[in-house]
Amino acid sequence: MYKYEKLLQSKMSEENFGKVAALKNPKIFEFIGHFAEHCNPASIYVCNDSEKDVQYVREQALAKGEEQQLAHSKQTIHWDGYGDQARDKVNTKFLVYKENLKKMAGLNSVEYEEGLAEIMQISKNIMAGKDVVVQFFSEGPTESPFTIPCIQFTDSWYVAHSEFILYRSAYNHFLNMKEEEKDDFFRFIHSAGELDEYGSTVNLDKRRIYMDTQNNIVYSMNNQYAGNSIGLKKHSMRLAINKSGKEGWLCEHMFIMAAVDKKKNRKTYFCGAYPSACGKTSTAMIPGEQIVGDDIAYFRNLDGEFRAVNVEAGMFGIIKDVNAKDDPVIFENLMKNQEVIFSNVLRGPDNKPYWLGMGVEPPKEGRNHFGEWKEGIKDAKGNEVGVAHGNARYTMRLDYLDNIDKEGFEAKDGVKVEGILYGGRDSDITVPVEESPSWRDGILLKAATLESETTSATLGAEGVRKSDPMANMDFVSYPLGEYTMNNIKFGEGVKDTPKIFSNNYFMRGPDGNFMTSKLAKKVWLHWADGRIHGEYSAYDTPTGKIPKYDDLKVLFKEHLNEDFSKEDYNYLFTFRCTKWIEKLERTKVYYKKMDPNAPQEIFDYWDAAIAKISKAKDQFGDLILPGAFKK
Ligand code: OXD
Ligand code: MN
Repeated sequence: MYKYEKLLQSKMSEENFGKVAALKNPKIFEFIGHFAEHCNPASIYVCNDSEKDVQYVREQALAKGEEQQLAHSKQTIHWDGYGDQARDKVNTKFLVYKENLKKMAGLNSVEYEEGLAEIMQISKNIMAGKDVVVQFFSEGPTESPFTIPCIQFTDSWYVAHSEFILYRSAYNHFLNMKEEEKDDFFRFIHSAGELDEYGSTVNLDKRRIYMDTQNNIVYSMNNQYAGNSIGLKKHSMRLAINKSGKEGWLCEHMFIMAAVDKKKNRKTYFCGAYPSACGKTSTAMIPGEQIVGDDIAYFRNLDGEFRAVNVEAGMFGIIKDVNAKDDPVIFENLMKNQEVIFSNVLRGPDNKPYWLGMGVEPPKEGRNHFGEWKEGIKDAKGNEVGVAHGNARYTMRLDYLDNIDKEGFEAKDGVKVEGILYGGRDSDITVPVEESPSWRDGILLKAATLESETTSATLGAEGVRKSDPMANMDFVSYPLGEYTMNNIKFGEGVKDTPKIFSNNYFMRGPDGNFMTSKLAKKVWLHWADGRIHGEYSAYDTPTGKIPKYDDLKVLFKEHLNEDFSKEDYNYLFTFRCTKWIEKLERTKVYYKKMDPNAPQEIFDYWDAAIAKISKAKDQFGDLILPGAFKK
């Protein structure tokens, strides 16, 4: 007899109890039983991989009022609380054993016993009277070298519904687990807490997300916004980053895509990391290319090859500015009668969804993340409430997209990655595309130095640069220096190490306007693709290698039918010495702050890079035109 058997039998139907019992795993009984006792739900539904259970979850999300049906019968809408519209960075903390607290100083942490006591107190009886659900998933393809089995225990049927869209159901994987693997899974316990009449969380002051990377469990209480509630997305990512650090693989905040060269009958896989609002999804969705994943990738060395999988099976995408012109593939999918959850957008009187930048005139009233909404309405702080929230989302299966690379998406051993892109946002430092001379240089000069610049659309001063190494700083779950060194080690440990490139789509010209159109990213991508296949020669700069004008001219014509001027080329690809030195100095300060014990060799590397750039400045001037610099 397993621990908690009696208790679970009292809260589950015979059929549901049978599903748990069939797994013959005492660790699963312990996890579900412990929280069944502590959070005290009225009943527990257990899902396997059947369509019947997926359908049951969909129905419950509607029946419980967490979602409402839209005009298209397969589409639903959900609202998070007005104060629960984005990831809560303040109340998301690592539970850290006393002896490790110093090491984790740069990361938002709470002492283990203290944090655990707080979260257990908040979660005591939090599910009283509620029907809750348990699901089994896999991060990455099931039964593959990448698989991380996960269990989600939640009282939110919206969360459960979202997870069935976003992840691969893996009850069968759990069924087939070997004896010695039975404790090796991630555990997520979530409660939306008390709900209002729209099915949104009420007690946001008690919102907490505490992550225990030592025991692979995340506690998430009093929230619904998917970035806060969904175990398998950003919580699992933090557990996976920690686990990968111990085991010698990588979990990165990256898309996976294939650059397609039809003429050469060639497909080249790229991964890319970009801080938010720096072009990540639009790069993954460049027209004419193929997508494997848009947010999180696992990298493993399989027989010496650098292989990657998409951890997820769906997209939780920002809907703002998705319209027929800028994002035709996604827009078209959102207009079809197929399963989509819209969150924090307006439901118009016609029972259709409306959002910011949709390219359609929205109605003047309806229901949105604020409540009953009318044009011009103000919130308690006196701020006008828009049609939808700027971080409103759509939740959709990835395989709806006709630009999906099915083969890569389904491959159990992932795809072989040949190029990595790191894209930042700055108006006046880095060139649109630059190749790194080596993997190590790429990690330290392209990945670690990633920054994004605040725009007029964000609060606070414009043009302030925020460091975001590997675009992963919200999720890195062990000291930054160690994480950086593990990145270096991983890439150096494979046979055909991918080439690393930097991107910047946001260079502004002397008139303050962007220098390139949104589509130019296709050209930078195909130049990188060509470099991987030995097709173009390049100019050296103090930080890497840049394209030659004649090659870009042809690429602009071929891909965009645009004439690219030499003048624009010279402006875009000028190497800016002082600005680069300042960028490296900012990176040093950031690393020291985030990880006071980061290895000295990283700082020595940046000092050497600064010395090299200073020497170039003395020799060639502060602004070095492409081709002028000689090593
Ligand atoms: C994020 C996301 O916040 O992918 O990074 O939603
Ligand atoms: Mn993300």
